[in-house]
Amino acid sequence: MLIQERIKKLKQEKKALILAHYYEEGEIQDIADFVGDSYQLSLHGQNSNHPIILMAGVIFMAESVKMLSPDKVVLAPDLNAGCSLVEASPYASYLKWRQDHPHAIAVTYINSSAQVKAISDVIVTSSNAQQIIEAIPPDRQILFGPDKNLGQYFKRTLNRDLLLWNGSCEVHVLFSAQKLYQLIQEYPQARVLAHPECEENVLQYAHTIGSTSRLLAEVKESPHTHFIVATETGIFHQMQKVRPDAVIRQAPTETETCGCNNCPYMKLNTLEKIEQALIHLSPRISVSPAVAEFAKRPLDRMIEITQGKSVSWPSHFQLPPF
Ligand code: CIZ
Repeated sequence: MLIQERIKKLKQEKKALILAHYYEEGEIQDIADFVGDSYQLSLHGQNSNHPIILMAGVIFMAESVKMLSPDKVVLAPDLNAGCSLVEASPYASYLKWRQDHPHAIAVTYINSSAQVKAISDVIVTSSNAQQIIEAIPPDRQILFGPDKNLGQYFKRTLNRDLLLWNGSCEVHVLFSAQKLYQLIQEYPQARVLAHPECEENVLQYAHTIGSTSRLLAEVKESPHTHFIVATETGIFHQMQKVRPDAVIRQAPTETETCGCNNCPYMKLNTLEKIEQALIHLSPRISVSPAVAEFAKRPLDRMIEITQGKSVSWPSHFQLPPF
């Protein structure tokens, strides 16, 4: 039996739901019940009736699913699937930053640890950050972390004075603006699509800047047939599925042979590890209940604002008791 069929059988036996992020390998996306960005994946997990969720993505995504669905067993195929933004925002220094600005609202990218979420006021993804920043009263100071490029992008486009944390995504900073410029000269008919985690010198060439789901929608709906895409390569699988006629090129990185636009953490997941995780119902994601209680509040606030509800904001920072 093929591994794909064995996984399908295990999924049914164990009543498990497989969620996969757009940055996973195509073969993993193809065995998933749902493929999406981290916001869509968290909601899908929360709204499902399955007692077991296998999250093929990185650990902060699996933690978000677990915190929003605490009664479900959440499996991660490889516990080493970290994130450079999580590493760039250690709890102790993020907490100091928060304490240095006690009256600011802390807007934290979902690419962060559960502990950092727990000391934040609202979580954002690249698909809903604009809506969430716009929902914050204009007289409130905003801390935005841990991705400085994403923050810089919203600072410029929303004309809002965000204080930025100094972190970045190790994949998105490797695109080369100079080589992108050269590629555009070669293919002037191509539309350039870029993720806002890229640096500004790359974003300046983009016709469309947006989250994975936004860039995918652009490819699907655009009358153009040529695209140059500056984000992680996993998304190409869905882009090519929705537009088999389109030519989709990777934006170039400084070193051409490095495969630098593949996220090494996302790519730790394999079909074999997924099969093993379903057989043994392990590795499981756990978040300490004290941290989860506080981290769920900014996650809930994100969902409420994204769904068009109005929310209240704390007047100042209070250190959670964990
Ligand atoms: O929010 C996500 O899933 C990430 C990491 C990127 C995006 O733009 O969707």
